[in-house]
Amino acid sequence: MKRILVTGASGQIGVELVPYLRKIYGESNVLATARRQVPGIVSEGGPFELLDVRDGKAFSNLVGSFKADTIIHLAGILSARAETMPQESWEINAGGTFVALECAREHGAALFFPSSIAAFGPSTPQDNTPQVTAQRPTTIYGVAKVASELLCDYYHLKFGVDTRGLRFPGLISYEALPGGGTTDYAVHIYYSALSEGRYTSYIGPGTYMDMMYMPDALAAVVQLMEADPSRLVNRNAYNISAMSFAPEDIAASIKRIIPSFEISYDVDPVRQAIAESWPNSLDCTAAKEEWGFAPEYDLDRMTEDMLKRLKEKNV
Ligand code: AKB
Repeated sequence: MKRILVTGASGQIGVELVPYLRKIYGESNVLATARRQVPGIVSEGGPFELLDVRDGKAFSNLVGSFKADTIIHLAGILSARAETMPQESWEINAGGTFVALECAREHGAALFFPSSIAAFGPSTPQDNTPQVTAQRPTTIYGVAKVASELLCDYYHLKFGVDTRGLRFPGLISYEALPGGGTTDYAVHIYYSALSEGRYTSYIGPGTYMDMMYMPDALAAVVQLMEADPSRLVNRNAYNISAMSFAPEDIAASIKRIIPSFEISYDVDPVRQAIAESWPNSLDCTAAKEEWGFAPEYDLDRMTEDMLKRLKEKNV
C-alpha cells in the first residue's frame, strides 16, 4: 500500500484507521472520504473529500485523480440500524461494495473489505465457528456481507483484483462511538461505568459474541494488506477475534477496577435476536496460519486501557 483511499472515514473504524495509516504511509498518501464531514482528527491530518459510495463516477474520479493503489472500503450501515432501512442499507452496503470493486478493477487497485461475524447465521456452528462453513444470515446487514464476500472473490478470480477481507467481531474503541450496531453495548458499558457507575444492557446475560480492541483491528488490516499474496488461501474473508464474552463477563472485568459497578438488563428483542443468530466464538486458525494474525488485548487488558483512556478524555 502506497496511495490509499479510505471510504467511510467518519465511522468507528475510519476515525482511527485513517490517522493510523497516515502515520505508517505518510499524511498525503491517505485520502479520507465520507458522506459527511469527519472529525478534525481525520480531516485535518491529510486530504479529505466528500463521497457517497453509491456514486460510481465520483468514486472512480477520486481513485483516478488520487492515483490510489489501494481502496480501504469501510462505508456501511451497521446491523441494527440496517434492519430499520433494509432497502437503503442494501444499496449502501452491497451496492457500495460493487461500486468500490468496479473502481478497483478499472484503476488496478487492491481492495480491503470489512466483513463481519454478521456474515454467519443461525444454521452456522456457533462455537469455534469454522473459516469455511454455512453462511445463511438472517439480517440485511449479514446478507450484504455475504454477497460482498462473494463479489470480492469473484473480482479476484475473474479480473485478478487483489481483494482481501476480515470478518470483524464487535470492535471496542475509545476514540469514536459506534452507531447502530448490535455489539455497541460493549463500548457504551465503559462510558456508563465512568459517568454513572452502572449500565443497563440491551443484550441479555449469557449471550456470547466475539470482540476485539481497536488497536488489534487496525494492526490486522495493515498486516493482511501487506501479507504475501501467495500465502492467502481464503482472502474473503478471514475469521478474526481476540475474545468472546457475554455482558456479565465484561461487567466483571470492569468491577475489578470499579468495584461498585453494577449491570442490569433491559433486553431489546431486535438486537438480542441478531446477537443470538451470530456465532459465540470464531476459529481464527486460517488468519493465524496464512498471515500471522496475533491480537494483543484480552478482556482485562482492554478494560484497563479503555477506562484509562476514557478517564483522560474526562468521560
Ligand atoms: C454490528 O454490531 O453491527 C457490528 C458488527 C459485528 O459487524 N459491530
